Amino acid sequence: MKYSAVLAFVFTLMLVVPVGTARAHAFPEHQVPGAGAELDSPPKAVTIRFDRAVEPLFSTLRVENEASKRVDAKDSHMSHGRTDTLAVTLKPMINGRYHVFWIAVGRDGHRTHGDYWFSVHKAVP
Ligand SMILES: [Cu+2]
Repeated sequence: MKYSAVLAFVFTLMLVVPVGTARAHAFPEHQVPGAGAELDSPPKAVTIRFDRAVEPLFSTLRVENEASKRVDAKDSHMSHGRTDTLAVTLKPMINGRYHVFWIAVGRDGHRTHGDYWFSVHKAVP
């Protein structure tokens, strides 16, 4: 191969390998409640389905109120008998904004994490 062809080959590898690695990591595919959701009644749980299986021992969900106080029941668990879905039960909620934090550890042991908000606007009778 000519030198330029070798260089081009090396550059191709550099481009392809990180993308392949990133694709081994877990990211949310479906979140309930969703990011930015505005709910009329308080949810009883937060459930996130990831795009691949996650390790149950190291993958967790946490939910906080605007004062950074936890409002989940600290029972983050694999849900629906699936290896790709996490859920956590919520305590009774008042109106306000809530912050969901997720940590997912994929089968290769690598960790991804993220967060999003939703809000509750329950009508006051
Ligand atoms: Cu990885």
